Amino acid sequence: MPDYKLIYFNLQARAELTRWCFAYGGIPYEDDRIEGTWVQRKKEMPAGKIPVLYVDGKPLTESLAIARYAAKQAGLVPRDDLQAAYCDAMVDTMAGEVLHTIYQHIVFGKDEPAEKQRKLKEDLVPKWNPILKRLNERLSNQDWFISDRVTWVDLAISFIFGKAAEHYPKLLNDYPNVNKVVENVQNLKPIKKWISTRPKTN
Ligand SMILES: N[C@@H](CCC(=O)N[C@@H](CS)C(=O)NCC(=O)O)C(=O)O
Repeated sequence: MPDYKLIYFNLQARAELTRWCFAYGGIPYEDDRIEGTWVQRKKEMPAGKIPVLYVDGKPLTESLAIARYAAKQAGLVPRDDLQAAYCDAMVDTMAGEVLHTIYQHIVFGKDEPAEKQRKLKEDLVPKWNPILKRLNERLSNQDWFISDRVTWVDLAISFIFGKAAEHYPKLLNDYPNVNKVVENVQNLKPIKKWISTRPKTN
């Protein structure tokens, strides 16, 4: 097995899906969380950004490419190319239109005036509803996004919409099939263990 070192801040954000994939696959890696020395470390990163996954000392950049690679190593990517592409499409949508906006508006917007923060937060759910509606329909007659087996898209659904629901507790009330996947993934033994033992972050 290659030697893995995942470099990111001491945050979940763009590295957490990779950590879930490694946890699911029981794949050991070094979880290098940068705290306080970013200016120096930035110079060492190929594109000056993180996450970066070092595989046997060679860097791989871009959070979704890294997560997809980790998912493949964990057996979480369908072998069928079209099924794998459906997973990519859903992960891209959720990462770009949900996860990114949570961090952009809720986390990094926390220094904005209270009224602006309230408005930013209020505007997000209507943008997510069409994605949730389609996903809920797709999940109505199957346990997982790709029929009968768990893939990395289910981990992404659980992490991203689970995270969104922390900010909007009623978010999934109208989407029970999505909620079921969020819970089912977080109840998988290795994921449950990771969530209960991972470093506490904001
Ligand atoms: N498209 C890249 C974006 C990476 C990115 O913007 N990373 C941020 C942290 S979430 C970063 O490195 N910020 C520090 C900086 O730009 O100096 C990815 O998804 O990996």
